[in-house]
Amino acid sequence: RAILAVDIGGTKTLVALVAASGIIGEVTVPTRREDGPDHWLDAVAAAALPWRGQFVGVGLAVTGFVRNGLWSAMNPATLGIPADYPLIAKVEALFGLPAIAFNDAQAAGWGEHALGAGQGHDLVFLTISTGIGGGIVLQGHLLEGLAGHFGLAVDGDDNLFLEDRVSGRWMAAEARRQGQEVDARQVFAAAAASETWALDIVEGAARRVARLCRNIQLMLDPPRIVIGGGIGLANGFIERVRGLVAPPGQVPPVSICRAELGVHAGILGIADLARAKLL
Ligand code: BMX
Repeated sequence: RAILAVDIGGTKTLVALVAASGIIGEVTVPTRREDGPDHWLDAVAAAALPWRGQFVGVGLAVTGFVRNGLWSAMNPATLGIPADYPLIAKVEALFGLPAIAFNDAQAAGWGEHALGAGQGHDLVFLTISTGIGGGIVLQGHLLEGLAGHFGLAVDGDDNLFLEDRVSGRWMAAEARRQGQEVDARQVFAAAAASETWALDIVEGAARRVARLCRNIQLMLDPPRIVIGGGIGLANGFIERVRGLVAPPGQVPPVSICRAELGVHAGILGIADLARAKLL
């Protein structure tokens, strides 16, 4: 009665066999951006070969927009997916089993709600990684479709997507503009060593995330905002955000906490959703 749970992100794909008791096995393969969805799914099927016959359904948590079983990119810079790719039909044909699909951050948000930092309460989940994804659980219900696509929010008059001013991709590009050939991890290391150019980049990203959290509080008033993702969980980032998030007036700032399930949030969330919908 296990589920094959798959998390296709902008840089890597995680394939796991997940039972009600938890993760039985997992393997990570790179998402080769230039290959396209048919190849990404072939790589999933190849990774899942050792578990054939052990799972009764497939759950997919994918970066991008999912609606009525069709998959599209919102920001091709995060991953280029052709419009209305028939994800569910392709996966059900590939495995001969029923499948469900959600946006990756929505699935991860459900995972944190059901098994992680949410402790069964409502929450808004933010993952700051290749892009900025979000999952919203209100009155115990996970919002689907476009809900949570905070990375695509416009962050100023220049109409740039918020995630194109915060994500790991932006940090590396910003560092390059200052003559530093480094990736986001190295920007955080330089910031930890009090290098001004790096502190400015990290502080700028934290300011924009704090502004997003304040807006989320005023729009949805969630009991807590749970932050995950490689950038979100980088050392000192959440602490910086907490210091910048105070809303106007006497309103206490929204509680901001660290995601607990790490890279497993998406597969644990989608497996729980698949069990509820398919079994
Ligand atoms: C983008 C968008 C979201 C996704 C988020 C985080 C695409 C391809 N993706 O905003 O659907 O949830 O990035 O993606 O438009 P991740 O790969 O960083 O988890």
